[in-house]
Amino acid sequence: MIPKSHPRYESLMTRELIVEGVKKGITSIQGLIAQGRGEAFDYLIGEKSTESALHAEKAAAANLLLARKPVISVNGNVAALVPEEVIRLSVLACSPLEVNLFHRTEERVNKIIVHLQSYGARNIFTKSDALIPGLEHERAKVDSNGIFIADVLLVPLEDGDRCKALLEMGKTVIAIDLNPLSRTAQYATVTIVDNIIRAVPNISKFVEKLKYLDREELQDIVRGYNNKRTLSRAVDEIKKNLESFSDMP
Ligand code: PTJ
Repeated sequence: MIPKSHPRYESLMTRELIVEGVKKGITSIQGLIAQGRGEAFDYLIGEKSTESALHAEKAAAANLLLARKPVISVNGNVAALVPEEVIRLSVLACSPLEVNLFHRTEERVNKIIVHLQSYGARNIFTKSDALIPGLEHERAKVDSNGIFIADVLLVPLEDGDRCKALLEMGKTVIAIDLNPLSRTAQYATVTIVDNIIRAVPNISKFVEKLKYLDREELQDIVRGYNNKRTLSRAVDEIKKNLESFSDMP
């Protein structure tokens, strides 16, 4: 039991959620490694939503609101860390969920679907009857009515190859990845360099705020967004944070 007074309570509890996810069979063993990498980058950005992250989260919300067929992809880490938050965003942004795994097994897909349903998820694509072109079989499997035909996709903690393959299908890809240097971060249309536990609620807040805008105004937000510039701001924010450490006596 981690005491609430522990200075790293939140981070340790997040780690516990991933460990629980592995024990329940919804998160992969590799998910533990991904979490560790994420924690290291979160430390570097100061464990807060930076200005550049908020800017990308706003652009993500505008893209989701403009989409004809948005889908939110859920993997084993997402299901363990933010089941309720991702369902809330799914409802607010009218974006169904689809379980899409890198280390795919049918057993884990089904466990994640049941897990999401136990939190109240109603709108989930569950078939795996189409393949993303250019990827080998298992991690290419998607629902022909879901990710396969989606125009805007939110892909938290995505693999670089798959991100690239989805872009080559002509989709707008919104990634959530704490590592601004990852291939996924570099490829995506909108990269949110933030912890998923903060990013998903932030996108929901922006959706609630922006839903009153008309399409022209939303398009202005999308057109005004530049991912390369936002990523380089994210790297600058990390540098600044590191410099503040070296200034310490
Ligand atoms: O459940 P599966 O089989 O689909 O597998 C999911 C993982 C995440 C294990 C799989 O996609 C994977 O191996 O991912 P990677 O290649 O380790 O990439 C994960 C990326 O997500 C890394 O760049 C991490 O820094 C980042 N990351 C990890 N935890 C978080 C995160 N980004 C945002 N929030 C986090 N909590």
